[in-house]
Amino acid sequence: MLKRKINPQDATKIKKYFDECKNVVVFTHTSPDGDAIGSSLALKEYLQRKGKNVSVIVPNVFPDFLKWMNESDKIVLYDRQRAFANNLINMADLVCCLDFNMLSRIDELEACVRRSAARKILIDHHLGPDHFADIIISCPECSSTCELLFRVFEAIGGLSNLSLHGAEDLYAGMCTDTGGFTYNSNDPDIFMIIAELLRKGIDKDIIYRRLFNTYTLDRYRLMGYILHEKLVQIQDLHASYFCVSREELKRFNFLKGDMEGVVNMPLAIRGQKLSISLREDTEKPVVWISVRSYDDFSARELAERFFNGGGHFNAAGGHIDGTIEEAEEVCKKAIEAYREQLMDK
Ligand SMILES: [Mn+2]
Repeated sequence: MLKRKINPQDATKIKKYFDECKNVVVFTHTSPDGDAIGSSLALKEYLQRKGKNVSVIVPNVFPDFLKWMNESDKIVLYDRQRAFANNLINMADLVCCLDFNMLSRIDELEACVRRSAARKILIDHHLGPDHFADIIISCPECSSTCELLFRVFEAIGGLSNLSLHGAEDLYAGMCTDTGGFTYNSNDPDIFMIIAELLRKGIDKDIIYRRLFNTYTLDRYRLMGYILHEKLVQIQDLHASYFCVSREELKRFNFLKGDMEGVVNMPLAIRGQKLSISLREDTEKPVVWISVRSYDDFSARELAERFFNGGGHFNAAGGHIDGTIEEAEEVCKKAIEAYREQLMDK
């Protein structure tokens, strides 16, 4: 029913690894997002139902809005529980790496993976995977690792072993990596998979609310302040930017994650093509920059040229070493450099 993305030899090998393992560790990337945590917990749940010992180990803390997920409280944070985690890694006979393409994405855990004699599986949807694993399931055309993991379960004949909790985890990852199915989600297969997850009993409306309607009042007021006081719109270029200083962030009791997604908001202005966010670091002399664009305007190219960054075509980021005022000057130049391309639209 779904288009085939996993070749039968890989599926056979994964099934064998899943059948033969006893102690499994699942790793995902630094600053884990919904797709990282969702895919990791879904795989944990799946293998536990097959009687395996499974631990999810992540490099550092993950956001609160993912803490409703079953067994999220059992996730091991490597930066806080190093000895405990090392012991689990030493015992493992199977290592599964989810939602990252290069070992540098898991920081200090890289050395653990390299050292481990266990069998290794990589399942991911980013371009250009490192070849450190025995089995590499890399599918950049998949919207999320959760989507890809569903395909793996299907390919190994394992869907009957997918529980309600597992289905919730997968849905959460698919939903967060596509902005609630508003981008990167035109493949009809995605909706076939969702239909299957609904049949498992998930409540997608409640999951959406748990993932997206979780702002603190401070964060909501910060967003309002930025839109009202800080947004600079360059009318004839369908472009905008805003700068937020350290002092302003402190005024709104800024917490990590509070600026997440704010850069997307100006794209809701009719005809808008480009939005840039500049946020001063609360400690270091660095300004963090996010760039979002629509259609054929490349956010990535702009981020590469002006902000020492990179990313996806329409969603990119970077940084400037310096003050927020200096970064603003670079930003103005960057927008002007694309005047012709922006004006045409
Ligand atoms: Mn992902």
